[in-house]
Amino acid sequence: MTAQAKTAVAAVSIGGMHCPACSARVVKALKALPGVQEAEVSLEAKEAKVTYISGGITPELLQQAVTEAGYTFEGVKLSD
Ligand SMILES: [Cu+2]
Repeated sequence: MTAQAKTAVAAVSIGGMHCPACSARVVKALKALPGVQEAEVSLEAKEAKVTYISGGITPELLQQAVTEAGYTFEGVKLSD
């Protein structure tokens, strides 16, 4: 059995996304963060779900990634 790192999920609220190109840009930015295993964006919900290795991500890092991609960071809910 392979030991798997414990992961957690963050739900990031993002403003300014209008089309699949926007969401693709956000996904790319989030996946570039260290420890992020998966990122998916819902345009309808204006939210990104980020799966990451526990302890590897801070709200500040998520905010920075979203902002640098050109979108508005509106908050994040971290959960295990
Ligand atoms: Cu767009």
